[in-house]
Amino acid sequence: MALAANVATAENGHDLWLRNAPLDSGPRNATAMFATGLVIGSTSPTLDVAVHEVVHAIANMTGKQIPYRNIVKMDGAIVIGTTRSLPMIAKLNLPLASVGKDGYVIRSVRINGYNTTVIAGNTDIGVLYGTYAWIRRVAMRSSLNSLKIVEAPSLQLRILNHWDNIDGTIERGYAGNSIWDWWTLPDVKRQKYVDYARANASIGINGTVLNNVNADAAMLSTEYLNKVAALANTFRPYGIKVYLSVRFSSPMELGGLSTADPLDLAVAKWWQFKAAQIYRKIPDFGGFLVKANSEGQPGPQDYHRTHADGANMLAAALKPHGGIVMWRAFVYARRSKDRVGQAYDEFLSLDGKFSSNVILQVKNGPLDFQPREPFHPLFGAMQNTPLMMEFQITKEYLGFSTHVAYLGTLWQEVLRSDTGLGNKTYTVADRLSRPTSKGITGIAGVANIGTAQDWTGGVFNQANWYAFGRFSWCPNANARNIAREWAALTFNADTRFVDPVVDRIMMPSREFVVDYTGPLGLTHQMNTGHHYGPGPWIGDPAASIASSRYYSKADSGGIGFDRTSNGSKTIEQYRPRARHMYGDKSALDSRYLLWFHHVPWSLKLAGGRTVWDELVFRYDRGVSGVTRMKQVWSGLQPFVDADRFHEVTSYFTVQKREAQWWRDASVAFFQSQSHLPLPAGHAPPTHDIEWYKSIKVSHVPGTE
Ligand code: BDP
Repeated sequence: MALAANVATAENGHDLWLRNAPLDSGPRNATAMFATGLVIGSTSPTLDVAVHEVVHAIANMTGKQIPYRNIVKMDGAIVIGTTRSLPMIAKLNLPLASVGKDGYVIRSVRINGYNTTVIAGNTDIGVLYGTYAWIRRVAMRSSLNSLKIVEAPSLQLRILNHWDNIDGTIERGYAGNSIWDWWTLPDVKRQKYVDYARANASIGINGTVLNNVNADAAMLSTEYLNKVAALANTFRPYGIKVYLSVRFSSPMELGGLSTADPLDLAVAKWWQFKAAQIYRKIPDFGGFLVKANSEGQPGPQDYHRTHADGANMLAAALKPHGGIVMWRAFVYARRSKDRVGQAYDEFLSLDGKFSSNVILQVKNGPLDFQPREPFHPLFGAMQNTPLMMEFQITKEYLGFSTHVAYLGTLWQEVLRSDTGLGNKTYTVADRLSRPTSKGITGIAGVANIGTAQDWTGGVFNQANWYAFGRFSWCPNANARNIAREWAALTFNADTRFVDPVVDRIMMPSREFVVDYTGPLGLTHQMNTGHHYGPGPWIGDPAASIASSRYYSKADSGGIGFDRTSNGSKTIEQYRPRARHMYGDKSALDSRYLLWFHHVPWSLKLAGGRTVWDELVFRYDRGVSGVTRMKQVWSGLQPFVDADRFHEVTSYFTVQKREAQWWRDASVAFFQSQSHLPLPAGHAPPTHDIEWYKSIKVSHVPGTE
C-alpha cells in the first residue's frame, strides 16, 4: 500500500490552508470534470480575485488551465457572479434573498442544457466567499455533485485585533515582529499584505484593527494615516476594512489640547476633525477600538465621566461617515476587590446608554484569556447594548507558540455556554448573533500573526487563526469539523492522517494545557509579567493585588476562590440558571470548581478522589497527554513533508519538557500548602520548591 503519495518534499507553511496541493488521480479527474470553463460577466477588483482564485486552484490541483467564456456551452462550466455582473444568474431563481450582503449560494444547475456549478452572491464579496468555499470543497475532496449550498455569516463584524506597536514589536506576539512595515509604507506595498488579506478573506474575516489596544497617539497623525490608507487600499478587494485602536488622550498628545474630557466641546471637535480627515483618505474606514481606563490607559473616568460618555463622543464623530466604536469592557484597575467582577460593576448600569454605532467588546471570560474560564457574565446581563466577543488567538496564557493547543474547543465551550437568558437554553453564540434590539453584531480575535515565515510561529498555530475565522462566520460551528477541514487543507486530506491528528492531537490538546497549568478551575498560575512558565507561589492570598496566590487562595485549609454569596459574590453576576450551575459544588462540573469555591483538600469529588488527589491526577494527565500527542505525531511522518514534520516534532519536545516543569513546580508548591502525601503511583517532583522558584527566564518574547 502506497502511503500518502501526495506529500510534498518541503513546505515552509506560508501558504497556510490555501496550498491547493495537487489532487491524487481520483478526485483530480472528478474535479477536472466539474471545472471545464469559467463563465463570468463584468468584473471588479473583487470579482477579479475570485476568478483568479478558481483558475489557479484548478491549475494547481489538477494541472489543467480552464478557459474563460461568456456563455455556457459545455458541461462542467463554473458560473461566477452577481445578478448585476452576470444577468443569467438572475434567471436561475437562486435563494439569494436569504443570504444578505456577505452570503453566497453554490448550486449545481442546468443552463442551456449543460450541467454547471453556479457560485453567486448579492455582492462581489459574497461571490468571493463562495469561491473560497467551493475551492475548499475541492481541496478537501468533498463531492462536487448536486451542490445546494446556501450560506450567510451570523455576525457582521469579523475582525482581527493586532496588538502591534509602531516600532514593530507585538504585545503578546510569539511569531516574530509585526507584518506592518510602517517605515516603508505608504510607498512600498509588500506582497505579504495581499497574502494576508487573501488568507483572511478565505475564512470570512472582514476587518482588521492594525495596532495595539495600548495605543500610541501617533497612529492618528497625518503621516501614519497615509500609511494606513495604503494598507486599506491593498485590503479592499478582499473585503477587509481597516480599523484603528485609539488612545483616548490623543487630543492632548496630538492636538495640543489641555484635556481629553469627552464632554469638552474642543475635544469633541478635535475628534470630528480627525474623523473627517481619516475618511478623506479612507472612505470605507471601519472605526475605532478603545481600551480606556484599564491597566493605566487614559479614559473618560479621568474626568469623572462614564464609559458611555467617552464612547458616545467618539461615536458621534464617526457616525456621519458610517464608522463604529468598539469599546472594550476589559477594565482592570487594582482597586477592585474581586478582579473578575469589575467589568460587570462598571458596565451594567450603562446598559442601553450607548449610541447605536457603539458595540462593547467583551473578553470571553471575566478574567483575562485564561486556559479555562467560565463565560463572561456580561453576555447574560447586558440586554440593551450590542456586545461582541473578544477571543485571544495568540497563546499568551497557553504556552506561547511552542505548545500545541487547538483553541477551537475553548471557543466552542464558551459559545455554547448557556447565558441563562430566556426560558430555555440561550447560548453565548445566540446572544452574539441575535441581539435583543437591532444593532451591530461581531466578534474579534487577538491575532497570532507575525513575520515568521509560516505567519504564526508553528504550523499548528495556524489552526487557531483558521478556527477563529470559521467561528466568526458561524458561532455555532463545530470545533472538530473545523479542525478536520484545517488538517486536510494544511497537511493531507487522507483520513489516516486527519482522524488521528484531529481526535488524538488537536481536540484534546487544550485540555492538556489546562491540566498541566491550572486544573479544576484554578486560574492564572503563570509567572507574572511575561506569563511564561509556572509561578503558583507568587503573591499573597490575602492581598487584593492579582497574583497566582490571590487566585488560588491555597493554604493548609484548602484551595479555591470563593465567589459564592459567602465570598466575593461575583457569582451573583450570572443569571439564575448559570448561577445555579456554578453555585452548587456537588453538582458542579469540576472544571470550574476552584473558580467559584474554596474547598478543603479532603473534599471528595464525584469521581471518588479527594480534591488533592484529583489535582495531582490532573497535572499528571496533562503531562502524559503531551507525551501521547508527541507519539501520535511521530506515527504521522508518512503523511507530512519533512520540514513541517520535524518542526512540529521539536515543538512537542519543548512542550513535553515544559508541561513537566509546570506539573512539578505546581505539585511542589501545592504540596507545600496541603502538607499531604502524593497519591499512590504519582512521582514526586524532581526538585524541591526552592529550585523551581529560583528559575528566572529573561528576554521573553511579546512582553511590554
Ligand atoms: C492582557 C495582556 C496585556 C493586554 C491586556 C488587554 O497581558 O498585554 O494589554 O490583556 O487585553 O491579557 O488589554
